[in-house]
Amino acid sequence: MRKITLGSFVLSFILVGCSNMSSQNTPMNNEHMGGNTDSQQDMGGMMHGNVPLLESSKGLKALAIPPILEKQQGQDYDYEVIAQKGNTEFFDGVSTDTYGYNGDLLGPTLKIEEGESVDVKITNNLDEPTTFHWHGLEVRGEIDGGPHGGIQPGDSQIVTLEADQPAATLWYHPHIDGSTAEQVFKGLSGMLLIDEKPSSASQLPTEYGVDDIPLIFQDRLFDDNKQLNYNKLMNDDGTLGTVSIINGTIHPKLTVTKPVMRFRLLNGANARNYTFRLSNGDRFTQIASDGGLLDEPVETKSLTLAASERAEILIDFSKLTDEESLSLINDEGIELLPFDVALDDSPASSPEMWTADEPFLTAQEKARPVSKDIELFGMMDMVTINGKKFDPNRIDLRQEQGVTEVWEVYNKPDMMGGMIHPFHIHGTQFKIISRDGKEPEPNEQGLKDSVLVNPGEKVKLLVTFPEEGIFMFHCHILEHEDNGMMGQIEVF
Ligand SMILES: [Cu+2]
Repeated sequence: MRKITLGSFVLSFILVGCSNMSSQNTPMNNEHMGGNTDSQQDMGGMMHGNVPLLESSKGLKALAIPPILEKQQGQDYDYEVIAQKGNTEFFDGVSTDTYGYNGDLLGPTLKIEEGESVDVKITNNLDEPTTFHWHGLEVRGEIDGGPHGGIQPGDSQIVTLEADQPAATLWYHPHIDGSTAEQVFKGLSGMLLIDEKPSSASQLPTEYGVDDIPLIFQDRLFDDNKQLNYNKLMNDDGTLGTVSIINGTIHPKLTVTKPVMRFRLLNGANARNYTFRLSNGDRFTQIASDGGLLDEPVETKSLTLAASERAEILIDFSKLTDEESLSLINDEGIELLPFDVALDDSPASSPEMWTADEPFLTAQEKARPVSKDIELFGMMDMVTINGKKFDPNRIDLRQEQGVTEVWEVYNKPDMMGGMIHPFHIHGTQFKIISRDGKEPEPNEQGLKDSVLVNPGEKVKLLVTFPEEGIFMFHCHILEHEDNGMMGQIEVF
């Protein structure tokens, strides 16, 4: 990679799409993202359902930072992750029943270094089966934690996770057939970070919890007793709530001490799409997508993530005056995360930026014919892929290990217009070749494992599976996944 400094980079900034954001309280499917044409915006008025607004953070509590998972000493495995029941005080004086990994809610951050291989003991202490899916990690199908990887209550298993891929912000969550949405809703999710090798000497902020901050965005609904009563509250088209939680904290605020901060954003919601902005309208810098660093950093004023997508961004706080306040807001102007800026005397030097030596896609890759067609269709519990619902006993597609193919994913609209489906493939980090024939926006020129597909849109993906096994491909609206909007590919 050719390194350049942020200063010179700013001169050639690129504004990413999403300009004409539609009205407040829009149907979620009205948000057209990822470089779409204006004509598609017109479909917005006839989409399904309304998305309830989130409540603004009042900045009442310090943002929780998930602890880093400690390495085990004197065991025959390196790490242990236990799915368990717990209680969380979201609201003062009220105990809410939740699920967590190694704790009451969410999970510790599992860090693996690029190239490292670790043994992880996974234990299910819930009263129901679960699985441990390593979202974005290119592992063998056998240990990917899809619906075939069910762990019964009380059971354990040791899996070897190898980080044979670039540094990236990944995550882990359950993937049990029919109950994924409920288990995630109750709190099962954690960050899985592949760290750059120390020798790579990147100047990006890397001090976890200080200038390198994980942010898990979720929206939740509580019943009258302040419980996460999933069966009562759930929605077949994706459960949406008005309560915004980040890393499990309601009304969070974050004290910022370093001039340049790196944030790892994960849309961990069951269904909600988030568009992030800064409250003062300033630009920030997106440096990574789902699977690692972008081909080059992108200066932008807004960034959209569908459920399960991630991005890493840098925010420069050094230019703020003392009187100025700053928050991370969403597209409706709701404050998600207010910042308390109290900079220490660290030098305000910008990290080195880079630009890739090679084009994102070669001419050959762009010209490659489509060999797999995927059609996403439907809503509520009538969702299908290629006209079918998930059947654990049926293999839908086959692809040879290490052989690159082009998948074309079409989100077929219905009479009501249709809705966004975030499409995720297990066991691979792919590249987006095009959206409706147009090259992807610069902030999608990086490795991806999930892609937002707008109604009526055709997205071409360049897909290679480095490992063998059976892998899922599905909509990451968790209720759609549970309702069968999922297929299986056998990699041989
Ligand atoms: Cu869907």
